[in-house]
Amino acid sequence: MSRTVITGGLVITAADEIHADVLVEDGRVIALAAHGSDAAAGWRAGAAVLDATGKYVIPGGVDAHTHMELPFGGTFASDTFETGTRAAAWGGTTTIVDFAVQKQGSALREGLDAWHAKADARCSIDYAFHMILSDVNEHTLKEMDGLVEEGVTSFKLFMAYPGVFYSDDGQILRAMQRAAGNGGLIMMHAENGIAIDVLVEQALKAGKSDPRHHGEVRKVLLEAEATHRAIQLARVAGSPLYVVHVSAEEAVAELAQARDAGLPVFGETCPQYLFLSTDNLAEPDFEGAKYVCSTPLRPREHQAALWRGLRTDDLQVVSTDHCPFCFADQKELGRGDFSKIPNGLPGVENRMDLLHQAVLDGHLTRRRWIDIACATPARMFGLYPRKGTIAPGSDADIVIYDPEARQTLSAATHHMNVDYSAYEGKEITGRVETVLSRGETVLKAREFTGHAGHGQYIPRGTCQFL
Ligand code: DUC
Ligand code: ZN
Ligand code: ZN
Repeated sequence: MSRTVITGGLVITAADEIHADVLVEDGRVIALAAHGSDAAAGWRAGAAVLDATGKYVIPGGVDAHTHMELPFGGTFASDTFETGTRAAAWGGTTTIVDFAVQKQGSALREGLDAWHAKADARCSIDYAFHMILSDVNEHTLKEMDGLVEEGVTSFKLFMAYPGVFYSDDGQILRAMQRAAGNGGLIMMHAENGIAIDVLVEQALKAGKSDPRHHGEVRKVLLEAEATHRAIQLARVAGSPLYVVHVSAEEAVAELAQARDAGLPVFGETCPQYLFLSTDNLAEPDFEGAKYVCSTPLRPREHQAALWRGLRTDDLQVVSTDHCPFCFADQKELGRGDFSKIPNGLPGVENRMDLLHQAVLDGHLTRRRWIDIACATPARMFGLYPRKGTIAPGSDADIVIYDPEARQTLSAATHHMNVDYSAYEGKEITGRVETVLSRGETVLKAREFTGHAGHGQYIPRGTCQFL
């Protein structure tokens, strides 16, 4: 039996802040007891003791939106499951939910098998999958039922990217109807891709080829319109809906209105929309390409609505949409034509720290930090209370977090396999010190002690908000 005791820290969950020692045995949390109590003192014999005095003891992060090795625009996202999950661990994330991709003309099963082949035996933290549907047809609709049964309980559809991932309204409605019957959760990329493609063509014809035009053609109104349409289609189908990477104030308003009406509609945003803006997309010398993702970065005025949405629970989750492409040889594919810049930003390593900074900046409380980054994504995607909290019976996925350490985010020191940081030079307070994944120390006092293959595939339950 392996036994670890984490002593002296402030345990923060979405529900509580308590000064307690934590007993871990055989990969699970066994008990919490007040510092200095007889119970806590009795745990130390034969145990590995991790001193967390002056530190936070928080659940490992659950990043419900990553794209390791995603094929996109003629290239692949530059983090493999090995490099990406190692970087996640460095950043205090202990579970990722990545998107397996169905290729057009192929079965869902084929896509899922391909994702297992990439991920299995390579991850240093636990992982699960959503499924991207790029070809909704009679066969794939039937396959959805089997996937839900085996633990792939959420399906991403795209209203954007015609000819690649795009589904039309009829396909979306059918997938939603299927999900309404089998317990699956539809995740929506809500942007009107048909209209965007017209604007892309017109912009390029007018000689507007720089990265900043990526943001200009992918209009706020086309995110809001698609969000509204997705909500109405979900209502018609009687299905729940989770809108991914919400970036625009007007899209938040659509979600808020739906939630006020009592609909099972949920929203996620990402650190890039909270901390970056179209100012970054406009950086000269093609540097703006580093910030090309979809939905796009918005003018910074939108950020207040996103923070407010996170506080009022109109938005429930912050995930990264981690999808890195190197500046030198991948973003470069779109020099002279912004529509060919691979879409995506790195961030899996930065999310927990950036959100802690948001606590210091007064945007969030400490418990809300843990709620949107750990507990709610775990509940949303059927992983709670195994993941997302520190409670008896939970997996011992635990981070010892130093709330006072200062650090400067930089590609020179990060562990993601990408040649730039979207937050280069940003000074923040707070840093991950030690990380346990199912009781095993994968990061110890900022030394990586994990290994590829420790991470287990986790079949998920259905959404726990329904
Ligand atoms: N958006 C991105 O920025 N990258 C990958 C896919 C997506 O929807
Ligand atoms: Zn998307
Ligand atoms: Zn994504």
